[in-house]
Amino acid sequence: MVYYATRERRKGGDALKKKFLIVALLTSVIILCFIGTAMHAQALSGDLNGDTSVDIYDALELIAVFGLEEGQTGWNPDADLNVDTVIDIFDAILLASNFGMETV
Ligand SMILES: [Ca+2]
Ligand SMILES: [Ca+2]
Repeated sequence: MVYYATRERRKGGDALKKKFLIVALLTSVIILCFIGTAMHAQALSGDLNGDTSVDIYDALELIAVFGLEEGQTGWNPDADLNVDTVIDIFDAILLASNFGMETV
């Protein structure tokens, strides 16, 4: 009888562990969804004018400051997409890689 009661208690404990694991898993999924949404809501790299899309107007802004280095007149830190203190072809490539994309 004692053995049976212990076994039943263990079964209950196992069921509780399973429920705990399921709740922990679901909580993790929900947290990851929130993190993913937050990351997606971040500014889109290449959206220099902040209108939530990367398009020709952003490319024109980058062209306007192309070749400038940090500290020079006209420097636009937003156009330095790879943050290497110069606005060059690598920033243009980053903008081009997101060209046509929009944030939701
Ligand atoms: Ca834009
Ligand atoms: Ca750069």
